[in-house]
Amino acid sequence: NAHLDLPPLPMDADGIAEGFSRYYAYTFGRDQDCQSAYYPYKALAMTLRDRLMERWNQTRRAYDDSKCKRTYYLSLEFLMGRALSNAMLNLNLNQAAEQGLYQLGRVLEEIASNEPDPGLGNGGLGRLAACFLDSCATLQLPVRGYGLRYEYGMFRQLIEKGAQIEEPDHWLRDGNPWEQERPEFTQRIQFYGRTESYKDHSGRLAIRWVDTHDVLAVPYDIPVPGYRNNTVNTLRLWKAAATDEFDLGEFNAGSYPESVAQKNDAEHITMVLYPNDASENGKELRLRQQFFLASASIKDVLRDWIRLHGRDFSQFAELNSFQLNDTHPAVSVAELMRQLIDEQHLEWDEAWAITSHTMAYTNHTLLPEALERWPVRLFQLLLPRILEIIYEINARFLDEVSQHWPGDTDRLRRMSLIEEGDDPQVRMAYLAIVGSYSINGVAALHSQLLVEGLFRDFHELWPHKFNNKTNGVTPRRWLAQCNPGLRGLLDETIGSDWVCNLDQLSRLAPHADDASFRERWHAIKRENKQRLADQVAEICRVDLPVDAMFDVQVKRIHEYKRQLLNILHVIHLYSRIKQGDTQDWTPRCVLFGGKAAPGYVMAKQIIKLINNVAKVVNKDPATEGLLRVAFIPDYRVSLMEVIAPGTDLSEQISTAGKEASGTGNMKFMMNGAVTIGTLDGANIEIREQVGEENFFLFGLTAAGVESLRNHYDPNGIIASDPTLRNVVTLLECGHFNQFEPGIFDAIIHSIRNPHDPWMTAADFASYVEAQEQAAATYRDRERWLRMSILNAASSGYFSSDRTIAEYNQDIWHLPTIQPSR
Ligand code: DL6
Repeated sequence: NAHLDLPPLPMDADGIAEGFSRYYAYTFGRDQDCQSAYYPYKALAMTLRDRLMERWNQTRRAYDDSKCKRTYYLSLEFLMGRALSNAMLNLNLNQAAEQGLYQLGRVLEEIASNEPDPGLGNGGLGRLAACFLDSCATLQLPVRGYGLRYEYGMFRQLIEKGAQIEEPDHWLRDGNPWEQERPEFTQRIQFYGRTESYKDHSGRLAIRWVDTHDVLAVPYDIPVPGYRNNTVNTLRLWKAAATDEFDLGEFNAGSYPESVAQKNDAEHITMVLYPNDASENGKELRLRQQFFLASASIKDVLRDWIRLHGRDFSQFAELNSFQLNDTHPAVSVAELMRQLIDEQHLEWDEAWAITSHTMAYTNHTLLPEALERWPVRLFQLLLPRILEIIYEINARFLDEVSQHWPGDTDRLRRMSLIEEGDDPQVRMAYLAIVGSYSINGVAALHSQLLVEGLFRDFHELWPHKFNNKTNGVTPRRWLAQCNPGLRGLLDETIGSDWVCNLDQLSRLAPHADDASFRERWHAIKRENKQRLADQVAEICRVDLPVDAMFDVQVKRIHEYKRQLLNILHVIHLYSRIKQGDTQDWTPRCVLFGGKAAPGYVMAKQIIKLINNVAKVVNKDPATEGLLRVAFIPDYRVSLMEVIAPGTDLSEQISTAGKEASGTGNMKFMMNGAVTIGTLDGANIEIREQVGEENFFLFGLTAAGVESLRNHYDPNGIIASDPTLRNVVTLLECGHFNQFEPGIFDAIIHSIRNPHDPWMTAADFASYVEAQEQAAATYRDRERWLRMSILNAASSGYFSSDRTIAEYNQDIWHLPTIQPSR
């Protein structure tokens, strides 16, 4: 292999400058007259990618040579965020790049800001997948991500007249310098058709799936660098492409254009990401995406297996595992069975032993409306062979259930993979559970509620399969990269080991008592708040006084996350200002951000309400210096990188028992924000880590919410609480929609509705009280700074390195592999 003898690429400023100049001039043919800001970005990206490429190949070889166990993280979403600064940080090239570009008269930060933000995910679930890949590479674990290369990612959100407008995000328009197409690993994926039995070469009766409409899956690899360790793992994204075979019937009938047009249909599979994060999509195209990912990825893994180990599958389960990121890739259970039986000619029992010891499933939601079910008739049409396999899995599974609980027909009905009814449905979560050896929730409370509620029957049958893995976030992106000021102070105070061993942050705690340290902490926070205020001024045209408390809620807009509760509190503050009740006032800037699913009417109305309230508050001279409200449009990863370091108060206010974990809560904590929150998801563990005195707690517990459910009386609560009554009255009299009568009626109705699942009125008084405590504490600057420092100091547990180490210890059992140089 001649290329092995190439000398390593230079990692100094001159080397970067030279690489940049070559790409800029020779590959892209640009010179100093070029006006486009894109080419400097692309030239720098390619220069860095070359340096990743060396390490990428070495990592691949090291994995192959070791023939070790591997894990595949299957996810319909990977919300990676920008790659350039991450690559620089992980390769330790920040300084060299800055200097090299400076020599060329260019500014690194400006160049980096031209990178589009790849939005291949909706929110928490997709971003978690990205943090996990970062940790796997940093821990040198042989883990590969598999996902889809959507042509259009998450929509761009514009705000017009206070309302959300969606615009398509064609992020690939100018190409993606980080990806590497690998056409040699293209796979062929089957859809539609029918099944037939036949005798195979040994005379055994077998089944094949025929007359299918096939689609090609072409892989594009994205490098995932570990932190300064020479490991570069892979995220493989599949793009759908048409085969070159046309429908001969139509072709011969003279319908050439029609038969060529069918190509489009195939290529639509990876055209767009579905923008719903908490409700099922129910569309045929979505099921096609799911099967496309499952089938292509499993074929790819089996091809690799055969290349390294031949056609003996006896050790396959020992050396491979698939982690299913929610139920979206759950059809993989049946597809692995199909490939093992129909294509590799294994017997059912052997194939099932492999599958059920290879698949592991992570659940990310307790909302019943997010639990995926697919109509049997759709499976029958689109994936007839897969449906047969699901039926067979179900028959054998129900046998096991009836042996365990003889005569319990109700339980059989409840646990069946098929929900009976006029339009029978396949329950994807149950398929995932039956086919997996491990099932986990994403925070302690969530995992507990899963086994007590949604998955209770299954837990009774197989308690050993269930476990918890509390989420985490990568400290590389969410501290080292996004908060350079704080990184400097941390390095100076406790050394730099914290980047890969976040528990080290606990060594900060004693410094909370040191006044000069607190002063430096404050100066860094203030600088970060200024950076955030500059962005808000530019985007929203709202000026924020930086010494005010920055009170932030950014996340998907959903009723259960209760942005409504937050804006009701803002209305209360506004009303106090108008009544002259401003003694001992803590100035506040309340910032919101987040996207609503395009079809989620209520969420869109909440965005409109926030914007209308912001408009009234901000233009009222009485609020000057006391209160500002802004909705930051198009919330995304790169914005969070500015928002988290500049936040004082982190709003984590979901109805208890509804937020599986949350991960934004962890990013804020790491950057020294104090949380105001309910006992929900990972908030509980955040409070345990930091101590109750450093957390503003309010609201019902999950058990409290459930026990109130049947006698909840919001109208009684409103009538007896003058503060809430006043806020609701302001809403009802149209104070925030003077020229848009009736637009908030549905919101008002939801607050007053005794069946309001989110119980906004129930938690209002306790929320206001916690907010008053937060405000009073903020006025005591030294006390607040102490809390801020202690929050960051206690955030070590929420590193995704800890989470991934637990996945590895309990579920994957992978060795660490060092690529040799
Ligand atoms: O586990 C990652 C993330 C959690 O932190 C959030 O609490 C949860 O809402 C989110 N779930 C989703 C939607 N999932 N489904 N299906 O994004 O997962």
